[in-house]
Amino acid sequence: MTLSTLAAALIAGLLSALTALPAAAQFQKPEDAVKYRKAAFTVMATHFGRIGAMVQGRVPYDATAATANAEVVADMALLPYAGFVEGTAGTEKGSPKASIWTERAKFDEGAKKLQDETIKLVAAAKSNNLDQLKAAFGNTAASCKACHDNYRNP
Ligand code: ASC
Repeated sequence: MTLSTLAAALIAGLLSALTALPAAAQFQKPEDAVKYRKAAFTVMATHFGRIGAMVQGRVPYDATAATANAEVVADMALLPYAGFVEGTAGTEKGSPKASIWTERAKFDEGAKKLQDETIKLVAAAKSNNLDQLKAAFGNTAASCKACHDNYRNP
């Protein structure tokens, strides 16, 4: 094998490894994945909270504002899960339990449930019907809570 065919073989090997990159390799370091998922949850919670203020009557229901907030929630709900890379479990309050990685399919089902509820939240926000928004808000919050109860250290 010449040097150039060896180099070509090495590059081909690297490329095939790259196309099969696991989620972890979307981030340079595990800490980057942690920072990323926390950022997505922070933005999601901020905009979900603004809908909560309408649902609780602290600010008037405004379908346009509710929809804008719900769309951010729905977009953010797509993002954090790629950041749950192996080796980023913890034991301190708020950190993810290691069981996420031993029951990843169940965890991913919970993520999908949240994503589905947030799509319904957008529709409800647009409806101009506060009762519909309240119901969708409650269902979305329940899907947040389900994962917190199962997978987040208290
Ligand atoms: C929120 C928020 C969450 C969820 C959760 C629902 O407003 O920031 O994490 O709702 O508390 O139980």
